[in-house]
Amino acid sequence: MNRRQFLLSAGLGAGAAASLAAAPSNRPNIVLIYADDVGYGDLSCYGATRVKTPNLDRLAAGGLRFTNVHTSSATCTPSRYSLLSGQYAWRKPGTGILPGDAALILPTNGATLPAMLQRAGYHTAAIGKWHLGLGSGKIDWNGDIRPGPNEVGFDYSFIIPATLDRVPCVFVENHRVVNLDPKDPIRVSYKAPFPGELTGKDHPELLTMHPSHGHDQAIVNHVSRIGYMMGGASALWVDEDIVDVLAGKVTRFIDQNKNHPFFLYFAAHDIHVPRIPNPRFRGATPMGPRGDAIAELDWSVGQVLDCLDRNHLTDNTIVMFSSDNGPVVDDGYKDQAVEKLGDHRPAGIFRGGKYSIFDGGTRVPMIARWPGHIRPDRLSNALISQVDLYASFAALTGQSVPHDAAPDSLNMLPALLGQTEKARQSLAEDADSLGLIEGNWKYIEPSNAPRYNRNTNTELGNSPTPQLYNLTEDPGEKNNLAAKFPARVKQMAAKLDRLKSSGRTRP
Ligand code: NG6
Ligand code: CA
Repeated sequence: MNRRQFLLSAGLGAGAAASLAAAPSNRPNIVLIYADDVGYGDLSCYGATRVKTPNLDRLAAGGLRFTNVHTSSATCTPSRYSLLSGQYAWRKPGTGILPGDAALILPTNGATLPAMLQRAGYHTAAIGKWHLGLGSGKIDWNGDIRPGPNEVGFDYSFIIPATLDRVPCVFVENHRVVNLDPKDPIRVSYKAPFPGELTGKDHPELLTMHPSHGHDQAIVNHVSRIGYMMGGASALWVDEDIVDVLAGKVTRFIDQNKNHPFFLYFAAHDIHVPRIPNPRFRGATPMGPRGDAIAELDWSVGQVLDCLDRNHLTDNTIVMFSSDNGPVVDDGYKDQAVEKLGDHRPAGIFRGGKYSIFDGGTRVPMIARWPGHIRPDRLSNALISQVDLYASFAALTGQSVPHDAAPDSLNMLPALLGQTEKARQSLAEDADSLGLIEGNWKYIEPSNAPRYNRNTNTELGNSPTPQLYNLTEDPGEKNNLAAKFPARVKQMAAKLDRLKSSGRTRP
């Protein structure tokens, strides 16, 4: 479907869109803070004791803390794709972890979550990690970079193109690399080093943080990354400063948009590797850079909350916080995360972590605050997938979702506002294998993918035979009941097959 066809099916030709935009702005602002690799057990409001997250705790005290919210996937790109499209990423090939020079994977026809909110009159911004591809094939990093966030519904964008550990290590603001000197053009390759390029592999003496696996290619800011790049010296980011740069953009966007509804997608760079927090957070925890990055993340959340307070926007703003996948301790750099972990349990009581189909990979913290609408200091056990934010925000803004859009997104607004714990009966999630949660039960389909990742020391949850767990009695997924309950296995496998073949969750 092209943009015009999509808008027509949404009942929104140019005229309708304009009249909605002019409607009185009684719609709440929406701030979605989406952290990177933060696990269920990583925040003090979720039980962590070796790191303090006072700002996230303040957010939780003012709202609702969810215990049963799931990312759609155990890694970044597919989770973000699902969140912003309302479609499970496993339905769409090419939505796995993307290299930094991949093409845009989100549709530009108006079908995304931010485009839907634009039609309700919201000003929208994506600030922080992107990792959803840019351009439509070959990217010219020295020219206009499009399509990207601005073509999928964000009025303003200031992004880290892929990940902190992937080139190019530059910010892109509305189609353009920031601070680029045209006399020193950027070159990027994911195939081979450029002539004369010094790599981490050949020059470990140049590094201040060393890889534990992978991450031995281009050197930027004395840290080697994935992929090769040359040039663009004046545009390269300084890892230590990223938090201040992003917080500055976020607070400026809020300040500038205080007079009309806005949607801010703040995709924090913390706590992904390489973890290089600003020096003022060094030693904030006894856990080294991984713990200190959590403290840094918490600070940036505090900047958002303070900015809303300053602008008298707190009462009229829904703030949500969540993460794109579960935690990982060693994700490729020798940063003391393993040695200094102590008794901190990044995934809380759950098994596995990032990359894993066990709940540690997909069950993440989620907090929602909206004073006067969400009662403070509550806990919710509602079963919700992040893919549901699309239909829920549509409901919040009085819009219906066209049949073709967001096929896996269900309206969970009453549960998100804490009015009920009645939410999903089931959801699918994916890593190498697909899993289905239905009520108390979790089924993991058989897969020949590896059971274990030795580099990251992660139990991946894959098994050549079916797995069935009772999440209420056995949240740590230790006791496979598949042999004991073959009928349930059969029923859940059939349900997952129907979900696959029907192409959608919403009727
Ligand atoms: C992996 C990287 C890991 C991280 C991940 C993506 C290696 C050895 N590991 O391939 O460090 O970048 O991709 O993380 O290269 S995510 O949170 O963006 O999904
Ligand atoms: Ca991630």
